Amino acid sequence: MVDFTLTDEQKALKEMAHDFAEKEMRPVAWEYDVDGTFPQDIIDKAWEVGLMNSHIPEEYGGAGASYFEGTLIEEELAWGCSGIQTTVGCNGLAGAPVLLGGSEEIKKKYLGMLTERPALASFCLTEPDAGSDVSGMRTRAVRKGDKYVLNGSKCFITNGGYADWFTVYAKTDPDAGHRGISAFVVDADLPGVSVDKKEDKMGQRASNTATISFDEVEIPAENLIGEENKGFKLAMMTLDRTRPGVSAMAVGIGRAALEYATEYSKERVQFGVPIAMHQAIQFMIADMATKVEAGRLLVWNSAVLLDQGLRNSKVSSMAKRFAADSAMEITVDAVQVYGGYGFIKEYPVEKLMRDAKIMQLYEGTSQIQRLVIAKEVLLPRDVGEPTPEAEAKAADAARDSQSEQAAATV
Ligand code: COS
Repeated sequence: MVDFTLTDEQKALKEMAHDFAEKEMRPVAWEYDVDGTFPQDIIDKAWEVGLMNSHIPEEYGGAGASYFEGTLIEEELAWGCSGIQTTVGCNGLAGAPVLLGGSEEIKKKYLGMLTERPALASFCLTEPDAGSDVSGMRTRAVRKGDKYVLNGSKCFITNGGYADWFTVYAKTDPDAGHRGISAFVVDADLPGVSVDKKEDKMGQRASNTATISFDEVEIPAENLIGEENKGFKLAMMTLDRTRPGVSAMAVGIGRAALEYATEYSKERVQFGVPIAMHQAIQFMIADMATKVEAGRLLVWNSAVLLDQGLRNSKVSSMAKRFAADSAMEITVDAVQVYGGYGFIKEYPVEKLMRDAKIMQLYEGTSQIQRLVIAKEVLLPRDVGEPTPEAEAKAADAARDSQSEQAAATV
């Protein structure tokens, strides 16, 4: 049986996240948007109540929440303010490659740092000349003895100006295309690391977005994440795991816009009746509501597949594509429902429309999601195959059972 009912714990988690969004985020969201204020006070509070780093396993000090539970939190907090939530949730993106491929020492040190205090980490993949085309990156890491020397520049880095450490992707074999990229953990205070500039953005203005440069930065060799030259796959696997959460944020933006538009349509009177009585408005509201529901179902499916230990690339990209495009469409329609007032900053939907745009761009554009979906449909290898984590778990279980049998025989 397919059951969409949340457990009591999941309901409590969702309510807690909603309360936080309503009391801590909404009241300052518009002010922080105007000033582009970095929401350090909200980060501190979110960390305190356990809404940050929920994905980090308990052994490294996190809550060990499932991917599905993560989407419940992300939708609610983005309903509060997606700009602030981009900042609050960013550790999930930076931490995912460490969780997937990092050594035990790296996990303890760097994931531990995030759970011991409200520290931040950033994911450094994109470069000025390499956005969608990941393998076109130019940042170089050259092994010299027990260090790698890093040179290059990464742009559009969320929390870049405030991070304590970065996961950085760099070419270790420049002639090998996507098979010549490696991933590293880089401390932000190393000599040669500099934060160049904070971007002045259209939307999600409370989140910090910066360019980070690396000039002859010496990284200890043990900060390599996983194997050398396996960084491209690590990046793709990371995005499979983070896109459910970012898609849930898009659902949260769409839901907020739908709620504002619905309320307004009941109050605004034209031609002698509230505009909600006009079929033109009803059809818009109906389409907006359908997109929110359909988006959430895709998001939940993409997360539950991962929780079941199954590959989710196709559904994850479907969720991101659909929820992001829907957030844009819903917010545009919400402005339409408000009419001329929707265009005025004093009304809430103007910000939501600006905030929604980035959902179609970051963590892979809607066009990149279509590429991934098409590839998975044309060359199916996806749903039903176990994830590497599930394979590792099964191998551990088999090893344990063999040792138990051997012990019993002795
Ligand atoms: N999980 C594991 N491995 C994957 C994978 C996944 N989800 N997706 C691809 N791979 C592997 C492939 O199996 C292939 O492996 P081999 O080297 O063994 O052949 C390799 O990675 C290359 O895959 P592919 O040929 O599909 O790569 P392409 O260059 O055709 O496409 C796209 C890559 C365009 C999909 C990729 O560059 C991408 O996702 N770009 C967008 C990046 C992005 O989202 N940026 C946003 C910034 S991050 S906030």
